[in-house]
Amino acid sequence: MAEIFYGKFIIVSNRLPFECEIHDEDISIKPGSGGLITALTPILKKHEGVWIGWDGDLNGKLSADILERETASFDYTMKSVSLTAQEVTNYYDGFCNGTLWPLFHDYLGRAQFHRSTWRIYQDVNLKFAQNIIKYAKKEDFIWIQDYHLTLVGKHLRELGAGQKLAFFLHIPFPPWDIFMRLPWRKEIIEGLLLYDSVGFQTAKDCRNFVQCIRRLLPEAKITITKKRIAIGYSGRQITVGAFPISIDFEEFNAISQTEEVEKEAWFIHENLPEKKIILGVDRLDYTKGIPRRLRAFETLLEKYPELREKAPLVQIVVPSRTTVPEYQKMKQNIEETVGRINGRFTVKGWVPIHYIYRSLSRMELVAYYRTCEIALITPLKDGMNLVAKEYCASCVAEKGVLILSEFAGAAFQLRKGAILVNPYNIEHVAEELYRAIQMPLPERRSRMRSLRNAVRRNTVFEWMDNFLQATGLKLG
Ligand code: ADQ
Repeated sequence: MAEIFYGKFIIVSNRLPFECEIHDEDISIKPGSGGLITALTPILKKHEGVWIGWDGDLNGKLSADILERETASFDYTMKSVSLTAQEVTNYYDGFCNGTLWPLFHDYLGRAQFHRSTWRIYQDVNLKFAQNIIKYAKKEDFIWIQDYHLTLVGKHLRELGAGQKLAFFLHIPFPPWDIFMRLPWRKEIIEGLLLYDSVGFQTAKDCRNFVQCIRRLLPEAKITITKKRIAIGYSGRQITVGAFPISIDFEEFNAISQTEEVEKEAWFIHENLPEKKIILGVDRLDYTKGIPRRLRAFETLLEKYPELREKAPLVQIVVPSRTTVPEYQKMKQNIEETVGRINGRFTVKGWVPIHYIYRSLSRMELVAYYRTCEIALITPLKDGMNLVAKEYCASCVAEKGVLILSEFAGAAFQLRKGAILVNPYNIEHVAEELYRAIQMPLPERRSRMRSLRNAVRRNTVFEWMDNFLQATGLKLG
């Protein structure tokens, strides 16, 4: 039986949901972007909540008072965890993004294993737990987000937290033969088993997690039912399940129908008057498959010269991890490829790739979603991919075609309406692009209707309710 829950939501993630720029005495704060922020913001807006995370300030200028003043318009409370530059280097750049991120996305060759970064990862997880304890009351629900904070639950238990503790992993959980390479594999698995519930994006991630438990902790008692997995370990019961994250469908659907978006969408198409615009939208990351996507577009223009001057690609990239040299190189590589393809196919009055490297407002982004005939979303591996769902929710005219990678978590839910592709097969992606461009309107309509229904039925609010229920809680 689910217990009725009257407390506050306490959401904890590595970063607070804003970007902060500090120049001398000037502090400016603007909303951040990224999948975790898109998904969790509507939940905290709807329910009284507190968001705890690192504020991104390395100079100690963002005091609690300034944070409160600057985020007064955010509709929920924020509490910051301060990190030192050394912690950021070792915990965030080092263990989170140098070890766990590549390993969990199957990039074994990129994963680094350093004892020093692991040690600081544990220290920072303890620091988060100490901060949470300061703000959490016993009736609150503490929900830890993502791979940066796997051990926070363990530290909270050690500090005596009696609340329900839950954990959700936004990225994939890797197959056991990849995960087992991690020198601290047992510590991470045992840490996760100290939560009351652990959620993954897909059933495959759950299966991978269970296989790791079987190999590392043979004494764990695993009971698998159709909907959930119960794990008995060390005298505790843990619920594990697949909870595909989503978006606030109605918000995107409504914004897309505003006059402001309609005008902006018209303006975009007017400036690109060709018949079919292909759209790519990603956070800058090697997992998103941007260089291969550009090559698929190049192959399309090579094979089908009649599409030149008719089907441009708009590639929007939101900056990410900008201080990491590898990400700077990746940006350079993308920009060189864009330059090379544009150099090859540009003719008077027509540029094949329109490249935008900056964060856009929600309104601007939705205008692109609304007006572009094809979304080309081809990550090499992705926990879910919310851009795919946002595109469908914003496609109010039901004319758009979604081309989606088989390796995005969203592929399972969206498989009926989307064209699924293997992003490693560049020729095949080019062929499917051609098919999408030629697709007759009735087929586009029926596919997009099915996609929109799939997203409308499973919004981020259903995601939250299902997760709470699995944790044994119900909203009061
Ligand atoms: P991300 O890797 O950030 O998320 P994704 O789910 O696609 O990936 O979300 C990206 C978000 O950034 C979207 O909400 C999109 O609107 C926004 N965005 C992209 N480009 C933008 C731009 N130029 N300006 C403004 N906003 C932009 C991680 C995992 C995913 C998982 C999510 C949620 O890697 O697999 O789906 O968390 O769990």
